[in-house]
Amino acid sequence: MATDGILPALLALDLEPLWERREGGLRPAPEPETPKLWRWREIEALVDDVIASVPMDQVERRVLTLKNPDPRYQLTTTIRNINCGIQILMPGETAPPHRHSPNAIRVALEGEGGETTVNGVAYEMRRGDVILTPAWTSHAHDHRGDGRVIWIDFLDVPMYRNLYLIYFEPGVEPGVEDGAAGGGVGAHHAGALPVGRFPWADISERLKGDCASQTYDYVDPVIGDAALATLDCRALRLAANAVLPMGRSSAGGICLVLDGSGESEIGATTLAWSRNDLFTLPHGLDV
Ligand code: GTQ
Repeated sequence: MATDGILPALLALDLEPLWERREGGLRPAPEPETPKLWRWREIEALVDDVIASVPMDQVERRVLTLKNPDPRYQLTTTIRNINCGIQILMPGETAPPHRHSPNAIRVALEGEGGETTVNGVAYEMRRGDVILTPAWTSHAHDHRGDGRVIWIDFLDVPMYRNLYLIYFEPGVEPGVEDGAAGGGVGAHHAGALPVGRFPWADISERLKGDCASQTYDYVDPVIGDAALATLDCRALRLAANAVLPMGRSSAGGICLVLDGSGESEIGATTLAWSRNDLFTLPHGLDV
């Protein structure tokens, strides 16, 4: 091109001609990603070995992160803007208090006696319960019961990473006061949350009713909108033999199967799932 001659002078001034850009540019549509399934049956076979080999006095959180093998993810990512992890505690163990700018949702999976304390308020974790840890709230986990306790963490870590807004502070409970460093997206809670726990006993009751499939959107009753602005959460009960078109979304999603078994058609892929399995819903695909 005629501008080749001036290129070195432009680059020397840290200017890049847009017409020379080599790194992809604009595309007409999302580049499809392959949906990915993590089978609980395969994971569970390793859980006791993980417990035995990872003492809680050596790690802050005993978490297995679901790492999407798509080579386009250079840092550990489950799907686009969300990371998902399997967290495990044994009786008497504690995951110490800390806070970070990303938001988290926990869904309890196994065991009784697990507890998440958010800004000084303890929430019990029974199977299916959803516990919120909004941005920059101090949180710790402990286990006062018997046997292992397992829950699933969902965090908007990749989104905050992409916004260059990841902050972290260890050891801030009790008596938490707000801090400017957490500056991120959405509301900040210095004290008790309006709602920190959605008991599955209540939500599953709402999903019952007639024989049609039902959904429940986790909503903050104070603001009347998504409980976490950047991390939407929805429960879906599929009626027996139902086929439910979900459409296509510009947001990536992760599904946790609490009960039953079935199949999902996601773009050109069909995934067969059952209890406790986790799978991704890549953005831009028909589901
Ligand atoms: O429980 O605080 O899966 O800070 C990843 C980062 C869980 C937590 C994760 C975390 C936590």
